[in-house]
Amino acid sequence: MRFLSEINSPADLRQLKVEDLQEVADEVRQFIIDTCSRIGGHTGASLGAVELAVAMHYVFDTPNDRLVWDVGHQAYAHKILTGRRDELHTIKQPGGLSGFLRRDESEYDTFGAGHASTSISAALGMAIARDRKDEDFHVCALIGDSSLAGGMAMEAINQAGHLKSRLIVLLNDNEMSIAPAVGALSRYLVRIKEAQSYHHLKEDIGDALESVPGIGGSLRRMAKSIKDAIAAAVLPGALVNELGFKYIGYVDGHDVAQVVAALEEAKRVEDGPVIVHALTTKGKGFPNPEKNYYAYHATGPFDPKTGLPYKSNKVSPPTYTEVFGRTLCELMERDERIVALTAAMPDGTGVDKALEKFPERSFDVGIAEQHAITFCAGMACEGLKPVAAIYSTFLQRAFDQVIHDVCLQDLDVTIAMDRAGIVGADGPTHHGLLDIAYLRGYPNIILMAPKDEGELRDMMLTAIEHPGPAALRYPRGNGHGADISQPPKKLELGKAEVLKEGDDVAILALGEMVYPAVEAAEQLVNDGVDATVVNARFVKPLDEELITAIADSHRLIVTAEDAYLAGGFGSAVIELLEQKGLAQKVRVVRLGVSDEIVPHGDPKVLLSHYGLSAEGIADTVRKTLDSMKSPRLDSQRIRAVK
Ligand SMILES: Cc1ncc(C[n+]2csc(CCOP(=O)(O)OP(=O)(O)O)c2C)c(N)n1
Repeated sequence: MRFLSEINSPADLRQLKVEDLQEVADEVRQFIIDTCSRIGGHTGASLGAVELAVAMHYVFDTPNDRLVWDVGHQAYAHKILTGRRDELHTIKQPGGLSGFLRRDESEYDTFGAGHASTSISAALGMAIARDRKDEDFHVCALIGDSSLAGGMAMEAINQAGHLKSRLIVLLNDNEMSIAPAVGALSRYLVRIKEAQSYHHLKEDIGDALESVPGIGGSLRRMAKSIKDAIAAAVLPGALVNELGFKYIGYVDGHDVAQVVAALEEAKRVEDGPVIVHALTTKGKGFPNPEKNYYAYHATGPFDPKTGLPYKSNKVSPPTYTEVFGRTLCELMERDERIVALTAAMPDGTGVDKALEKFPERSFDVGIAEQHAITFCAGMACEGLKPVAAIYSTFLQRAFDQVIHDVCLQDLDVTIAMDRAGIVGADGPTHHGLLDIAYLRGYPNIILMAPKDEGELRDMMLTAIEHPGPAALRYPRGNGHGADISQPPKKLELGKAEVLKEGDDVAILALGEMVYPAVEAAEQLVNDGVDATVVNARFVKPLDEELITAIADSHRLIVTAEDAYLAGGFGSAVIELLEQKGLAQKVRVVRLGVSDEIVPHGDPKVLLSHYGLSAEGIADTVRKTLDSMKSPRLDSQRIRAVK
């Protein structure tokens, strides 16, 4: 590495000549390939943005000038150039660098990211703050073509064009989301590219006409008005003129000098926002000649020579996502009213199977979770049965759409929340810990969590056949090896499953916590503790009859959920007991995630930290039962406080 080993901050980069930057980019690219081949990561996305990162840190006086990255998954080169090169091998590893951006990780990460389409709003906010404070720095948002189509980005563009504040948007256009980019905006960007070729052709024709002796000038003028009319139809008129942005581009986003020149030009625009359109290739330089975008947007470890993933010989049960995808197709086969939806995560949610098999009934709406839900609501009004598969964390975007458009109108929409719970390496921006709290508090919706992949199938059928809103949450990763060969069965609404009956304690477990609860009960036998274990199945409606009976017959209830405790399943149980006048009768201990930001890391380790493992549950039961044996100390404590 001729340059990279000496670049410890962007200031070092800025010492170099423009001619050297391409070599810097090559070194950065190789560094990413070497690192990601060992530990995996957002390899393809980051490889596509290497030259953009080099050019931005060269042109802008970072961190004084503010770079705002959208999502941040593609920012590995940015991390390398901003003093984190030697830590890159820890990215997404427990205790290591975040896979996205965090303000507390580096002063160069001006805005935390992980969810898409936020960059232009945040950058505009910074630009307006700068203007108000009479300061002078540049703000540049880097956003991908797919994130640009997200609602928030569009809203920000709308306001930016109106405010006319100085702002630069660098568009990283690779025609890809995780899957190929979808939608009219993506077609519009293609038209811009085509229009550029037309623009050059137009100039060529103009020059040719002008060269006609004698009448060349008037011929050119006549032709000009006709050509301009055609050009207006294809050139990026909407963005430039109507929305108040200036447009620079397009440029080859892998030619650092070109990007540098375009950004320098953008810096000179003083009277409003400007968009620099860079064309890039996702996975540029990835050592696999086969185009396999799904595989290299993000990868596991791979062979740096062939690009092929290292195969593990371990045979694992299918993932929840796979079972979901397969079951969805089965159910769509049976019922023509079912339609499938994903918001830019076809393979991540398993909806890719439905998109292949039922293309006319399956939709990838792009990064547009809010639209997805209201789109479903509209279809449900007309008698279709939409199933929207959205990661729990991304559904947060569509909270009001779920409430106002689906639940309030009691519409028949099924929401399948993949990646519920602690997701692992993606960390705080991606954990799905809030869905119970945000869905439980509003009428009409039913909310379920399967104990395994077999029950996932049953819950899918139950949700789809339920005539109103229904949501189910299930985790990232492999199932438990449950039988999935039988056709799915419809479950009785609000009916929990008693897995074991005992006298000393009742463990009410939700979803992924059921297997550990069963194991905890087995461990407790050795301590002479006889536990009831319940697979709650429903958070809403709760099995009121069963929980009331349990409260009557047990002195301790332990609830377990892989979600935030506040407003969660355990809270629902306590509320029920209070309502039934049983709150004083039984002690309730809730296990779940406490009120704090959960870092990235191994899900098992993180869950254990909150007592959400067989050992943790057993331990809580033991300790609580012990404490219940000891004499009451309350009055002594009060005296001590006095
Ligand atoms: C709100 C939200 N929905 C979905 C995602 C998942 N996601 C992460 S990156 C990505 C694709 C982004 O595509 P683009 O903006 O074009 O950037 P590229 O990866 O192509 O560089 C998606 C859908 C997300 N991060 N946030």
